[in-house]
Amino acid sequence: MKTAELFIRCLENEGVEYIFGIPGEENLALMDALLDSSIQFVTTRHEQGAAFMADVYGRVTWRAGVCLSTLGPGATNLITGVADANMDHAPLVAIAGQADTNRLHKESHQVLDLQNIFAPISKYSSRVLTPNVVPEVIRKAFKLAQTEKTGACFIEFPENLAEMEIDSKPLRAQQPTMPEPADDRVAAAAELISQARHPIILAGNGVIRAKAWRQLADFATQLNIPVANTFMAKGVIPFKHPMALGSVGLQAHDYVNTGFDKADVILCVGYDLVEYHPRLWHPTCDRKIIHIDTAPAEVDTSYMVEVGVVGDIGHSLTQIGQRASPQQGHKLRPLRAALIEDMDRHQNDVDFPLKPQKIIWDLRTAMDLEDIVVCDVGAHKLWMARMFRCEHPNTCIISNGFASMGIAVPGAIAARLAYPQRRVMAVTGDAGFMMNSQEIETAIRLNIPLTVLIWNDGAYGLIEWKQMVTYGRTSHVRFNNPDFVKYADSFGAQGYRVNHASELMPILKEALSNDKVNIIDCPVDYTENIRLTAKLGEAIFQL
Ligand SMILES: Cc1ncc(C[n+]2csc(CCOP(=O)(O)OP(=O)(O)O)c2C)c(N)n1
Repeated sequence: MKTAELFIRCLENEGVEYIFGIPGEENLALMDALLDSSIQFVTTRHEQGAAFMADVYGRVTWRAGVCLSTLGPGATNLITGVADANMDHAPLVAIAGQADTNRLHKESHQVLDLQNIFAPISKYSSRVLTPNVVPEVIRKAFKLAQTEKTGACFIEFPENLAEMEIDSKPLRAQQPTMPEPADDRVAAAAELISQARHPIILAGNGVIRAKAWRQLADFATQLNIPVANTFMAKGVIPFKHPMALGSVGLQAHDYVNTGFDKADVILCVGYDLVEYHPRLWHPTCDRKIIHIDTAPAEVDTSYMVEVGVVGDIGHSLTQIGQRASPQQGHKLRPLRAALIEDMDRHQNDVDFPLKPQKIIWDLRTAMDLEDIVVCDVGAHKLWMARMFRCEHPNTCIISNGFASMGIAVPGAIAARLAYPQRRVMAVTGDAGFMMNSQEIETAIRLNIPLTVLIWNDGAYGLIEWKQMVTYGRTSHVRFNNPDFVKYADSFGAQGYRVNHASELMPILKEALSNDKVNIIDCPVDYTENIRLTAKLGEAIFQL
């Protein structure tokens, strides 16, 4: 068979269902081989959309999402989505065609050294230089992408190799299991917890990646320790759980608002520093940190670990839970009550444009708890992270490591492909929407129902917020938008405009039940941002 066919057999062998991408001249043989494959190719309208689709597909399925481009400009267009997956630890394999190996050593049309370009934004970046290594390269890429800490891998595939004949077969797909935590570390962590007076748990996205949320909830219940979660770990503990404190990461003062200032021992479980910098929740650098994760902790002045428990997160929690003695009382309960009061206060608002809190109230009420929100990046994300209640993990996807705008629309397409029985909503700012709105055509063409909720403020809202807080004036953040209802119509999507606060809820309900691609233009009043800053103190955004 041709090496391109072997390449596709290897992808099938890894269980790949979808490849997101754009055909090009240097991946002709792969595209042709796909015609005889069980893998569905999702033709996108921009390689960045393809990479974000693979990124979110990886987050919600725990299996590497796959994206494909041609060489040069196609491959550079993949970069943002690949970097996003890598920094947020989403399993992803990116593949790019490459020119004939006879012209890689010199200046040549569209040729870039892709292996080197992708090396700093991936766990493994490889160029296929001989046909018989294809099974190894693909197995290695998937193995590394899907092994903690999961992330992105890149394969460059020259066009002349794709056409060569080869007699070979895929390697058996196998994944390593996580090691058990060391007994003495478990004992040391249990002792520290037993002696603690005010312990608190900070749960990160690693708990979701490890599928250890049940062990986390059991651990918190059994030891009576409250749990705050990062943005990327929303739903890791059900919001209704009495130990849940909600999401942290909005700003420095979250550390007071969620009780980190009162804690003497902080248990970080499946937490990565990119999710919420430790200097924001541990400015005093004087608390005892227990690091429970699949890998040793990153070195940081604000994150010096007292006890590190490295291994399978679920097993670590269970074993520590069996040995530690429970805390008495729940001193942070008033904090939780204050947050709930904050969330509930705006449910009957009639103000127009709508307040962020009102939009979130209506959204949470209209959506089922298993439905999926993919959130973009901006002021809307900070509000969603803080106030959108989640009862299940991976029901509100947030990019908060790389924090790239433009993820929501392509991400929603991938989430719906992965879970056709669940309803999917892209929550986005007007700027982020326009970065990848061309993928609406992809959703329409492939008949993938989803709803896009645009928070329309005619500005780069988060940046305007930060400029106002920092300098008291704004610089070059305002723009004009197209008529989003007409824009939706031009794609064949259903467009809605919210003209009154009371209209949002019925529009959301209709959109969520009509099995179409919907775009909702919802004007938002971001003067609430400044009020929030005033209420919570000095703003230190992470974006
Ligand atoms: C690709 C990318 N470019 C720039 C930024 C910096 N940035 C973060 S939020 C933001 C503004 C987002 O505006 P919008 O999408 O309208 O959302 P809003 O803040 O108004 O809710 C910008 C420019 C980024 N995170 N990602």
